Amino acid sequence: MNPSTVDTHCPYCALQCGMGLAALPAGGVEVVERPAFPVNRGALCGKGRTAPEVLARGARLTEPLVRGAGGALEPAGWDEALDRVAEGLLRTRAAHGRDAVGVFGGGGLTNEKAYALGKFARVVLRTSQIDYNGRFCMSSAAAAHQRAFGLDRGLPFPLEDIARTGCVILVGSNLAETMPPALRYLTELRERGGTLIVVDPRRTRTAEHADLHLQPRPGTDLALALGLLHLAVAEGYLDEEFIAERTTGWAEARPGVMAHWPELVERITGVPVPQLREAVRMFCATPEGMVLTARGPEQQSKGTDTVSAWINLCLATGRAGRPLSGYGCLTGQGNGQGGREHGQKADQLPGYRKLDDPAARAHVAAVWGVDPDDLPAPGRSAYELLDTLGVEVHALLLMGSNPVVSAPNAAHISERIASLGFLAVCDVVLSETAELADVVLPVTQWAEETGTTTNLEGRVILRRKAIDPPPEVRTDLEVLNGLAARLGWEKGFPTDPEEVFEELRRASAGGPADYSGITYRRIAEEDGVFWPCPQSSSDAAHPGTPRLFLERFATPDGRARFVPVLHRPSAEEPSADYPLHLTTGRVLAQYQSGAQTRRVRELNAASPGPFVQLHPQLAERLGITEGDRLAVTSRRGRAVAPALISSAIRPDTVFMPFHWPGEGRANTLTNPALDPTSRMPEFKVCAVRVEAAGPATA
Ligand SMILES: Nc1nc2c(c(=O)[nH]1)N[C@H]1C(S)=C(S)[C@@H](COP(=O)(O)OP(=O)(O)OC[C@H]3O[C@@H](n4cnc5c(=O)[nH]c(N)nc54)[C@H](O)[C@@H]3O)O[C@H]1N2
Ligand SMILES: Nc1nc2c(c(=O)[nH]1)N[C@H]1C(S)=C(S)[C@@H](COP(=O)(O)OP(=O)(O)OC[C@H]3O[C@@H](n4cnc5c(=O)[nH]c(N)nc54)[C@H](O)[C@@H]3O)O[C@H]1N2
Ligand code: SF4
Ligand SMILES: [Mo]
Repeated sequence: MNPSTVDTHCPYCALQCGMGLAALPAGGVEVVERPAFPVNRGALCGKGRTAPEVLARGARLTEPLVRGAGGALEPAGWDEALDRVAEGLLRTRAAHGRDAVGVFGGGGLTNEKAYALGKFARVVLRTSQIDYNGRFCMSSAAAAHQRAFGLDRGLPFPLEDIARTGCVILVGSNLAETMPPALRYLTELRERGGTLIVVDPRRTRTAEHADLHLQPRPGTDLALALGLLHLAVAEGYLDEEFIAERTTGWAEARPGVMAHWPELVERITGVPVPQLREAVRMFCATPEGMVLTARGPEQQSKGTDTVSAWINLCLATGRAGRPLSGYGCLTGQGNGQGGREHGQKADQLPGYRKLDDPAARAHVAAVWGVDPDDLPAPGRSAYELLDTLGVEVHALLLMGSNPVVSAPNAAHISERIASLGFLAVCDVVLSETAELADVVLPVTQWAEETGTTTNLEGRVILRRKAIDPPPEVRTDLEVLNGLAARLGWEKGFPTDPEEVFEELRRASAGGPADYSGITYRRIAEEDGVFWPCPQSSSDAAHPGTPRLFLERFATPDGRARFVPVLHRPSAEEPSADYPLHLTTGRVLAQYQSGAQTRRVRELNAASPGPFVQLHPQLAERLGITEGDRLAVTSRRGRAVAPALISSAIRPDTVFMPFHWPGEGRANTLTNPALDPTSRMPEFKVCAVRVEAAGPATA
């Protein structure tokens, strides 16, 4: 191996695949395999392999931009740009108060950045108005985890356990496209004799690997999970001993389960009763089993209850808190797990502490050197924050998200963003949201800086710097340092990631997500360390916790809690004017709002633009042929994209990926109805009408 190869990790999804970066003689880096890293064992998807393309000068921002008198973004020096941001934030605060200044973060930010951003909001700006795009991602699963287990770590076991269980029910995850190297764990499972059930309204590349594919109507997973548990009860699969010893609340949850008899569930979900029975038989045929959910069932206005229903199925059948069994959520963004633990969420302090808990406030305030009473209260959730821009929140600092493309009801949200008195965006590229900013701050990228992320397993890993950034860009930590100084914060804001991590360790110590026993050195030596990992008082270091809940759950009495839930309709059901379901999601070659991957040649060639996937029967009824431009209309707006006709989707549903801005933007259509507990918007189901749009006018 090239001695100058640096072991690091992919910038994109929550798998955080290990990769090597080798310096090229002509400058730049090339991705090489890192077979020793256990999660992906050398395998990478096309996004990871091509990630260095975004490091090139042509693809990225290399100088700060400020909006000039003529209204255009113009190059500026760093001092001028930071002065402008500080002035914009101070002016807003003076005119409208502290809570008129908002902060919006991202689940792709490293732990150090997420921690520093949350601290910056609370101690420098002293605003309550901070939230982040993770709210759009896994917040429903996080809330359901908390309710049932008293702790939220996406997977309570390492991925390798998936290959060794008996049966996996994979609900609304298309991991063959969204986490390709993880597909191996499912194929290994089947090679060992285990079975895979996939629940998805589309026959995806993932569903093609299933022993059984259930294809429900979008938005009906809650009824489906209740129906499966009903059948498990009826067919004698309850684990009475586990329920008695390890859980509470079954008596309260049971009536709701029994009210969802198979024929009713078939009517709601469209899944035939024999398939429901087959699924229960497969799941209960082996003593070990897992349910894994992703965005399909979670991005619903009842996502939290839906995940609770799947957890109840695991608890009632004794498939939780035991080896090779349990419920897990496949978290999405690069630091989707760590990003939700260290304080960029509206209600939260580092270490997964609660902002409204006096003991948590006291602990973190002591680490920060402030009075606990000076810490703000919990603020608005992501959509609610974006919805109040220009109304109550007049200035926004945005770091690591592109809501013009990715927020629900995006035309409305774009208007809200445009109505701000002041917008500053830190990004690596000129995203569609950065285009609206008063000041754009160009920051360094993954390969150019060191930091930790926490992957979907709860494994804290180290992304190492492999290459120097262009001299004109700064790190997000340097940006916060520069702003803190200008805003009168005298205690300093560290810019060295390891120094920030050392502070984060202290802030998280004793909290649910305890990182105090983790150091950069240990991560490097051990292929990552699983939290919780408290600092050991003895000589022997705490080993970290790859597997949670084997002895007890993280609730006060150590028992998992059943949560009683009932099915309810989606916020918007099909009607005469809007007769079809729209659901949205991802394709293999593009990532999220596409801000990064749309700048990579190979990925764009593979997935050049949006489309509307629809069933041949529907296409015929509408008189549509492959490639025709389709207009999709919801109560919020109209989007246009070419037809992709495929029998892999239900005839009553159309699917659009959300990676593009412009007329094909899926989020022009989506419904911002929020889950009452998690405040997750209903990205996965709304009602639409589809018709031929006619040829594009030039
Ligand atoms: N290529 C690629 N990979 C990614 C990303 C990316 O943008 N591109 N993003 C990363 C991030 S942040 C995330 S969150 C993950 C997301 O990973 P996934 O959750 O796998 O991705 P999605 O495509 O959003 O949704 C998964 C599936 O849910 C199905 N679905 C839609 N509606 C419903 C429903 O009502 N019920 C059920 N059961 N299923 C439904 C869709 O048909 C889709 O196949 O991917 C990560 N990896
Ligand atoms: N219709 C529909 N909409 C969805 C979804 C869906 O399934 N359907 N999924 C939702 C989900 S799960 C998610 S996670 C969101 C994601 O949507 P976004 O929040 O828009 O996510 P990204 O496109 O990853 O945006 C990250 C931005 O930060 C920049 N960036 C990357 N790294 C850094 C960094 O280190 N520092 C800084 N300052 N900037 C950086 C990138 O260039 C990019 O512009 O979309 C949500 N929107
Ligand atoms: S699966 Fe995710 S982490 Fe792995 S290479 Fe692809 S985008 Fe990167
Ligand atoms: Mo996500």
